[in-house]
Amino acid sequence: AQSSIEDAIKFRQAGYAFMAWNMGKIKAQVVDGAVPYNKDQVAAAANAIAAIANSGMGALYPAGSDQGTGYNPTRLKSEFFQNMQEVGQIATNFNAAANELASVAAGGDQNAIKAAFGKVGETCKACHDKFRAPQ
Ligand code: ASC
Repeated sequence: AQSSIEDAIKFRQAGYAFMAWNMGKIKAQVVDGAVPYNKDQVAAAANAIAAIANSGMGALYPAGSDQGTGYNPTRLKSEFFQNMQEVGQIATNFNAAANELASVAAGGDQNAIKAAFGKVGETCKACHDKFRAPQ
């Protein structure tokens, strides 16, 4: 049986992986133009990201969850737990940006989607730069 810490690491990584897949679809259609823009697909991707962002992932960061097992590694830095106010601000910014992306994706204005997508990415990066260990 897995520990609750291992479960938390597994579920949060699943959430980030699924968001990354959806970010990639928006990037391909709206930023890179590698795939033709499809309003419904982009809106669905943005809604999926917002749903995960709004799902209360903070519960997946129990104390000690910076220490994965070899089977279930994590790149979370221990500094995360010493900077909870900053973590909370980044999470709030991420949620707001994800909700804004979903809102503009529903409207279909590709320039607005591109800008909102960029803001989501900035909030992803803010947490990576501070609290994710390098590969
Ligand atoms: C993505 C993705 C991330 C973020 C980050 C933004 O699409 O998978 O981790 O955006 O690259 O800087």
